[in-house]
Amino acid sequence: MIETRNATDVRDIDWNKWSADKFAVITYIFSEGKVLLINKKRGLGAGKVNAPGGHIEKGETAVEAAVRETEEEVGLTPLDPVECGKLYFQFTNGLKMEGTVFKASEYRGTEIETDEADPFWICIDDIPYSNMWEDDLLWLPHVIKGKRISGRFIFNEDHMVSYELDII
Ligand code: 8DG
Repeated sequence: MIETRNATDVRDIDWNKWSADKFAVITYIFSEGKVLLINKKRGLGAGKVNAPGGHIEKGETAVEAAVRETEEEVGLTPLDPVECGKLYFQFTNGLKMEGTVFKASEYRGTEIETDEADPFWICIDDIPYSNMWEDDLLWLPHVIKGKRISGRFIFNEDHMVSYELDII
């Protein structure tokens, strides 16, 4: 077994012993064949297209964070968020992040641009994967089809070095 920080292949990591030091959520709202995405304006992944999300705060559950971050970033309240997967990211700079993916089909409010995000609705067939985190193309289509996913990734900055994905 080689040290996690130096791993270049997900199979080099003992994921049973791995634990994240940062916990984040990502929330996809689907409505009438479209999904709400954002142009992320700041933070990790700035300049990319993503879904609303951010870090889970102390004392908060993942689903509470999913609702709060969506409200803060785009002004919409997801009403029926359902967890549909986990993403485990080992970055080569040492960061270990766990992302919980949520989807919702009911929401309240009208989307607004904020300091963090510029939201837009797009048909699920036109999702701009080439402007998104590299791994999204691997698992988001399965989430859209109603599957659960569990993915393990090594990233060097925003370049995906290695991955394993379970589709459940
Ligand atoms: P916060 O600090 O205000 O809590 O939130 P933030 O400023 O939005 O935090 P952030 O560190 O900028 O959040 C990173 C967001 O990006 C978080 O929602 C998780 C998400 N994210 C990654 N990697 C990937 C990825 O590979 N795919 C997708 N779809 N999202 C990702 O960090």
